[in-house]
Amino acid sequence: MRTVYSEDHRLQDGKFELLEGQFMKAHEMPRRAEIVIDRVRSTKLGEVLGPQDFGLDPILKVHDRGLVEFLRVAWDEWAATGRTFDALPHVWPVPGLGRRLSDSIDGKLGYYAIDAGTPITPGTWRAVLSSANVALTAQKLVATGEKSAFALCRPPGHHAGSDFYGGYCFLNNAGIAAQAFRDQGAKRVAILDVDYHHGNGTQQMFFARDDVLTISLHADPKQEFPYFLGYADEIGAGAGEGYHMNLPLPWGTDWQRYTEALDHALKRIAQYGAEALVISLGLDTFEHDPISRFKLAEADYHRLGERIAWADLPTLFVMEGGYAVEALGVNTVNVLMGFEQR
Ligand code: SP5
Ligand code: ZN
Repeated sequence: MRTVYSEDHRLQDGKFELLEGQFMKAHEMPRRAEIVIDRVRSTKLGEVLGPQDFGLDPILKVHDRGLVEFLRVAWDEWAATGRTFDALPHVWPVPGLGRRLSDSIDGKLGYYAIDAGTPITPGTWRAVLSSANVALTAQKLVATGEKSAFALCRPPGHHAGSDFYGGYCFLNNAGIAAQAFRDQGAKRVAILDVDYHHGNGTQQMFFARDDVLTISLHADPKQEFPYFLGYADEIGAGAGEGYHMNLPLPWGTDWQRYTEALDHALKRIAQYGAEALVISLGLDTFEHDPISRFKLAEADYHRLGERIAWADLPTLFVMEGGYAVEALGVNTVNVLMGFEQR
């Protein structure tokens, strides 16, 4: 399968994230994408191509203009206050205390961000825009007849919703791509999110819609980020009722347990009659991931790819999380090779 990749991802290089009461070295780092593209090349997975520029229109189909405009100018507004370190929020609206959009950059950061782990840097917007274009370029390959494609997106996207960003994500690359399939004529699209963390942005974006089925397998939000969404009783709203599925799993989940949930998800996708499948491909379910607690092993990723192929659908893989950086190339490409039965 072909991979779409851009070196622009390097422009997102946050120094710190707030974790466990400390500023820690950011887990979401440029080396992640470098090690994956190196593995794509050394295994000869397939041709690697750069992104085309699709402009803002396909992004604005699923994201609010306010968020997009904020992300575009946030660094400049931050820097204009004389600050030179990465931009992070330190105060948030909570229900009952209002959610007015302040003129202050600190108010705006808290308004749009869901956490203090997602630094905005001088190059963030260019990296983010490029990441969305990577997803859209790979989507186009699949929409025009390729069986599958790999969008090596960085930064990732599944924690970004229509009007919020966070969890290392700014724009929802998988959601943007799913919408593009719809706009190019697919009647029904499914998004299967296998990142360790719940895809809260993706859930929010499509929660009231029946034309994009969204399913997330993830660590139980009772135990894990993003904590406030991702429970099994969230099944969609209005016309979207019955078109969202959360499969929360406990710490310690291994392949055997994981695969039961995965098979359940794949059955639902088959029954739905999707014309295209988007995989939010996170590899932070790995047993040695530094911030996660599932127990999938290297060889399990090959099996994961094989099972995804059983759906027998045009499939777009979109890179999400995975922080055991030195193993990330092998694990990611194992999924893609498994999909291709190689
Ligand atoms: C795309 C993606 O995978 N984003 C994940 C963002 C997670 N950020 C918060 C992680 C909290 C981890 N807490 C446990 C730390 C164990 N040392
Ligand atoms: Zn994750």
